[in-house]
Amino acid sequence: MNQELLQKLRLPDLDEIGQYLRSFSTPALVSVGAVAMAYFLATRSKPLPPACDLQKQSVEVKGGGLARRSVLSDGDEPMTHFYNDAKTMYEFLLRGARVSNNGPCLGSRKPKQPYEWLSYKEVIQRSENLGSAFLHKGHSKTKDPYIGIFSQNKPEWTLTELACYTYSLVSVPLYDTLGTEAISYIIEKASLSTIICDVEEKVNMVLECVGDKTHSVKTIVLMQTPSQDLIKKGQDADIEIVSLQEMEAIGKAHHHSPVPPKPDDMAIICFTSGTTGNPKGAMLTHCNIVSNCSAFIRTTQSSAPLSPSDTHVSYLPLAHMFERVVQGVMLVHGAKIGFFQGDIRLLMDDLATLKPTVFPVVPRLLNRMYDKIFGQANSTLKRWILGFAYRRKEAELQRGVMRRDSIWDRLIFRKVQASMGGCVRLMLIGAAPVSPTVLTFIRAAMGCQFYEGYGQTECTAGCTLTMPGDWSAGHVGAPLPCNTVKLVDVAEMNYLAANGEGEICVKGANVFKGYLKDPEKTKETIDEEGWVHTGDIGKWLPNGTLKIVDRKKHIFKLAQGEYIAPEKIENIYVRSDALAQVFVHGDSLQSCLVAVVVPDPDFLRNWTKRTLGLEGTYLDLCSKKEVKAAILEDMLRLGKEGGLKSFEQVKLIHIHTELFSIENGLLTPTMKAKRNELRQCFRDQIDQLYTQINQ
Ligand SMILES: *[C@@H]1O[C@H](CO)[C@@H](O)[C@H](O)[C@H]1NC(C)=O
Ligand SMILES: *[C@@H]1O[C@H](CO)[C@@H](O)[C@H](O)[C@H]1NC(C)=O
Ligand SMILES: *[C@@H]1O[C@H](CO)[C@@H](O)[C@H](O)[C@H]1NC(C)=O
Ligand SMILES: CC(=O)N[C@H]1CO[C@H](CO)[C@@H](O)[C@@H]1O
Repeated sequence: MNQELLQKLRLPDLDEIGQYLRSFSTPALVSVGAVAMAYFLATRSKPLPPACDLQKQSVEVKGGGLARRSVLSDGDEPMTHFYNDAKTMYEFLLRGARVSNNGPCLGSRKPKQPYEWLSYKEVIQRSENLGSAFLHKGHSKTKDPYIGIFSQNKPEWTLTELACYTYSLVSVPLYDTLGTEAISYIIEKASLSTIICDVEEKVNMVLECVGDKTHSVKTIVLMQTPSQDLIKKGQDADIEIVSLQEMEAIGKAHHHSPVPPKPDDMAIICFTSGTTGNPKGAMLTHCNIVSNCSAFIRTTQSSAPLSPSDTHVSYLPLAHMFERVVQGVMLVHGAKIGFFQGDIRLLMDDLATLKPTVFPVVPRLLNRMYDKIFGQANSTLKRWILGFAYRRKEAELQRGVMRRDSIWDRLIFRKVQASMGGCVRLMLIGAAPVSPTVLTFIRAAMGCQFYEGYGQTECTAGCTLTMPGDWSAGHVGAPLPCNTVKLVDVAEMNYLAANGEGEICVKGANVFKGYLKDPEKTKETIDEEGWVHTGDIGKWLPNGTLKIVDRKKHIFKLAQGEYIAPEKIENIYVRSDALAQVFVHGDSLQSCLVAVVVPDPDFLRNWTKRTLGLEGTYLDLCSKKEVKAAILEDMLRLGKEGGLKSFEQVKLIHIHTELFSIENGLLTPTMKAKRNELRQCFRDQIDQLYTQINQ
């Protein structure tokens, strides 16, 4: 998240409160305390009735081994939909138009202007026009159904998607962090003939991707008016470049009545990049997305029912399923979707103008909010006030009370809430795990319902979710009503299903149909019985919630969501002449990596002499600061040469002087690093490194 954005996060004025309190004498303070207490008692809220018994949030499926399901599902069959008139994403749109009575649907704004809205009817109309143009260009449900979308979040993005849904076509999102190689691969794999782009740079990128090769692309639709230059460049590559406006006009002139999809028809091919190899295109049906949205609706129905008066701020990338699912939930309720201006630095201004009620976030943003609030409390008194206010609200959370009208909100937290527009009543977090401390603090500060989900694209973004009323952190909630979850033995890591631990496997209505034209990778992920193997290790807690405890293949995500394969990185660093062994560590609560390294007992002395002109014994040299700095520098150099991305490079290292061995329990009999043991063994050193980094 961007520096400027952070500066703009307006936070509580602790200075003011501190001065206010200091201006009182002790007896006066006591009476202020008494007033506060009276106020607190007068406004004390009762908890909402929870959606279920919170000590029993999931139950075992009958005859399903040890698989568990939500207590909110009606039986052992996973739920597929919530509203009978909304079983496909197309029906979601129609229902939204009906329940909102043709209310505002998609909104955007120009700099410093108010939001302008397209109504549901206008959205339906324009989707039909654009979709008719796709049919006119030769697309159909059975022939060439794929439409590429390469754009930032914008109303036109959602319009294009809805145009696809209206005629049973399939959208294929592209996003630039994939890189040109991956984009070329996707265009070829899905034989994309039509791609919608928001700006000329993206058109240029597509042209670069297809190059001089024979390619499938015939039409690029630009959301602006293309320049003559660009049109010419397109012609040279045998590609027609037209504006979205022209496309809609073509469709209007050749109007075609809708071809509504069936629940089992394909809706989206969502390409995800792994750490190695080509991206994989997860095939998701209407039923997949509808079931995920519906499970969310079912879970939050009693505590946070949505209505046409709700507003969602769309800024998380639409190319990921998380944002798509949130939009789906908004559409089916006839709510408003307001898009940010496209510049994350202006998000705070967009929030202030839009005043959203629904605000999805990612861990990075929360971490920054947390740091910023605590960074302001830089005196003992301020820290005490903040800590005191937080503990009062935390105690309420534990009783299941979630509110923003307590005295602590008025005194301390109201400015935090105001900086998000002041109307947020529902927050959602997914994508990567968040630290329990941060989550609880932000829950207290925002005083709104804040749900944490866990999942991945292969099960349409989510498979577990916080149960309303359980505002405790440190777990990812119970299985969604649309799927069951089971844990499977990972004997080599000592996780056994019989102990309630193992690899998390998911089966249900939201589970995908496989990867596009990739039966091999599909077989690796989804087994014969239809279980998706997530690669994450989970543990059942006594109250039926799931906790993520580890990762099966040593691959993990950093806090910002980047995948890390530590072995790959270690293999590069260990090429340093100074080093014998390297253990790279990171986890999803941190945004960078650290390493424990063992210098080579045979080569270190020659190396320091050669590079630093330093002599001494092995132990002497290992204890020197300049040696450590030189080793880190050498590692970073090798990393750069080895093509590591900046987030794959370590920030700090710890020097250890005893080789990892089979004897000391840090290597397997086949001389592989025992990562769990290493992590345990160096817990303290690793914590110290992170403390140093995060200071
Ligand atoms: C504490 O923070 C305020 C701004 O919130 C700043 O003006 C002040 O200099 C800081 N004091 C210290 C000791 O860092
Ligand atoms: C569920 O269990 C976890 C772990 O024991 C605990 O942290 C959490 O508070 C529990 N939830 C409720 C509502 O009791
Ligand atoms: C270290 O350097 C000395 C002299 O340059 C050389 O004789 C010796 O073999 C080197 N040691 C190793 C382990 O390479
Ligand atoms: C039904 C549900 O909410 N499940 C997942 C679907 O997607 C949301 C938002 O993307 C996730 O947070 C949920 O866990």
